[in-house]
Amino acid sequence: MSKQLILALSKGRILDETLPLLADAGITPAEDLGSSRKLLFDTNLPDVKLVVIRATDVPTYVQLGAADVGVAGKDVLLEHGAEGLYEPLDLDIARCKLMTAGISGAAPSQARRRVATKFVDVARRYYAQQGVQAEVIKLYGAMELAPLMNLADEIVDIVDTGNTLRANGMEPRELIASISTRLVVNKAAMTMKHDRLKPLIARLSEAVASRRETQGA
Ligand code: PRT
Ligand code: MG
Repeated sequence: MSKQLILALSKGRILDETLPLLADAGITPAEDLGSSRKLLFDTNLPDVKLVVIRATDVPTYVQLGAADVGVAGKDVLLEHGAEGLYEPLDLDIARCKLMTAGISGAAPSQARRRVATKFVDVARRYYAQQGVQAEVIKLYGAMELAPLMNLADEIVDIVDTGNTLRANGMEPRELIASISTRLVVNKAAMTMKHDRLKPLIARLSEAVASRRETQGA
């Protein structure tokens, strides 16, 4: 196994918060990630490369060893299953909640519930645990629209401020999981590249801790 380290980063909102943490840990991209159409980037360190990919693809890259390390939301990891991945560090960024939500004021139906979500596995597990019969409908976006259009009784989605729900006449119901962004590591790499990974995880961990201090959290 080569001693090169490949980091898989989630593009989108997590990326902007990931880069300052990586910089604190001594890793900066060799070029501006935003203004490039490239997907594979060199860094200031000759043996560290970055790939910037769909958040939902990050666990797959790391699980199969195409990347050694990944940065992904806990929501994505829960849905993926993340088997064969270590999760050594909570990066404490992009905090939000995975919740059920429904039309404001409407009582959750006691009969079989139709649930629209992109978190199909998480939703199935959650409703089964609650003993609620659910028909889970896979959507790829705009979950908030589903109850309004009578496609579903309830949704399972990410909630931060709750503004998106409110703007669509909906309200949060139950908390499924508190979410933040996690560092994940391929299990084989953790052993084979331990001397490279250990200091990286330590420096990221320090960066997270010092940020918590300055934010007074
Ligand atoms: O675009 P793509 O389908 O690839 O994925 P995406 O749009 O879900 O990715 P992106 O870039 O939005 O980042 C998603 C990741 O950021 C998630 O996996 C979470 O771990 C994290 N995160 C943190 C959030 C939010 N906060 C968030 N508020 N992801 C999504 N939202 C959305 C939510 O889906 C809803 O539409 O924001 C809306 C709710 O926000 P409030 O403030 O109105 O409640
Ligand atoms: Mg998006």
